Amino acid sequence: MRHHVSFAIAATVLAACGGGKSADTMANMPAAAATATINGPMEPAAGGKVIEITMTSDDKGNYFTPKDVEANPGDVLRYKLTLGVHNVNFLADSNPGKTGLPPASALLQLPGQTHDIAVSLAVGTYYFQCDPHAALGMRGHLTVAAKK
Ligand SMILES: [Cu+2]
Repeated sequence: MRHHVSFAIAATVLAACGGGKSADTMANMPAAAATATINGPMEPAAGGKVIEITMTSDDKGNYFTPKDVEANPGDVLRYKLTLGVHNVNFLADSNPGKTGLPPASALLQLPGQTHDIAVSLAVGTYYFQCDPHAALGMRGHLTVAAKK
């Protein structure tokens, strides 16, 4: 039962941002906005876990850490922005024959933002990428294995 962060913060931010505020107002919101979730936070299924995957731009390039992710059904993938502007997309064209692919995320732009994906995919290996940086190598693979 870890990872209970930012339920209240996210709710506060959503409430504060819900009323058609101007971009200027949004920019002046307190730092709590920087930890808002794009999607989630989600709870893993009983016995499951949250797997954090960071998204970073630095002098080494643009990359996911880890880029090879292993998960069991019922786990939650938590993509978290460290630096830069990134998304995560389980591109259908690069996952031939796979079904139930999660939709592409919105762009994460604020450090600390997260996008959660519940692992409900069939056992197998899946490709994911950051759309703006795929050609620069910001790609990864998720391997879903049956729980032992
Ligand atoms: Cu990227």
